Amino acid sequence: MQKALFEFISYNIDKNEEIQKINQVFKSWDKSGDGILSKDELFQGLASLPHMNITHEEFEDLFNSIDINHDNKIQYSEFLAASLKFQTKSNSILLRQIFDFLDKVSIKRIMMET
Ligand SMILES: [Ca+2]
Ligand SMILES: [Ca+2]
Repeated sequence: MQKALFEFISYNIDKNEEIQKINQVFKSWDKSGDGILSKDELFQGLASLPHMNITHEEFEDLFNSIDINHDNKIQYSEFLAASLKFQTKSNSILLRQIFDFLDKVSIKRIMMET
């Protein structure tokens, strides 16, 4: 009982830490500080990642897959949803590459626990 409770708590802390990290990334990429990532801001952010070689075509695909409501901007909720989705259920090497940098260790741990 104690152990289960402890695991439950630590799982939630991990999740919160991850969301904090995503939040930090979002804020650091949002150069204009309007709480929304423009196409340009997302591209600049991705370009700043290590080992990231993204073609214009791949970027368009990625942008469209994140921009759920198709307003040509990435809202925080869209960025968060995309980050969490691609971390746990990645079907694209490119997308995995992008979101891997958040924290490889904690992702592995969450996958083992679930
Ligand atoms: Ca912005
Ligand atoms: Ca959008």
